[in-house]
Amino acid sequence: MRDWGEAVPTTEVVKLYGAAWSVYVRIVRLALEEKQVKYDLVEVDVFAETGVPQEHLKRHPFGRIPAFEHGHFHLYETGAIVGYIDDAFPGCKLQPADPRARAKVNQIVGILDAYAYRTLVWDIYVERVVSAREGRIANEHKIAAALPRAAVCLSELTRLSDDREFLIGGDVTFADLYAAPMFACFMQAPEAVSLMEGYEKLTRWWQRFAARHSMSRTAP
Ligand SMILES: N[C@@H](CCC(=O)N[C@@H](CS)C(=O)NCC(=O)O)C(=O)O
Repeated sequence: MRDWGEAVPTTEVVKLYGAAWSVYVRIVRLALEEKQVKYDLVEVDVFAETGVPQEHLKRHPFGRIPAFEHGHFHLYETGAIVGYIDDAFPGCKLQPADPRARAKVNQIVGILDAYAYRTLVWDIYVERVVSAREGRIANEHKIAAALPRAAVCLSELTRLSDDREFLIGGDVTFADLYAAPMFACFMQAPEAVSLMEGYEKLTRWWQRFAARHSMSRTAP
């Protein structure tokens, strides 16, 4: 058992349990890639017909992905994992030191977590793009109901971001790491075209961020 305050042994093996298609797994992978931390992605199928694998429920009692291991240190919940990665490993800092910039990053993460994920990913992307891929009929009612919520998400992200290189400031932050995997899904839906109209700042951010090495290395 480590004493708190002892340096974290960064050489221990990092394992990420999840699936490449998962938005939340990709957030953690982006953090690892941006910090240049080596890791193994261990595939877990939480939608298996037989249910969430028992060994995964030991790692994550709520049956979600990702779960994370660094040596004998275990975590789940994406916010806790990316915070640990940022604090424990050397390299670029993924959270601004300035209190107001940091608060805005946290606000954007909160919006993405609480409102945008369900709306942009499940209600629009999964319903429109994944359902067609799987030969299901889209639930038009669900999509229509999501559009005004999506508009609020996009307008708030635009208002809060500051048109520099990244969503907040001149360096990659958690705000970008959370937003990018959600945008990677949402932008595939035809609905994104009209919803993004007038949000040039956000469109420019997406074009820049989508071209990053970390994004191509984590593409599902
Ligand atoms: N609060 C969790 C959310 C993780 C989450 O929802 N992951 C999705 C995949 S992107 C999942 O495990 N879905 C399985 C399910 O809903 O049963 C976190 O921050 O890690």
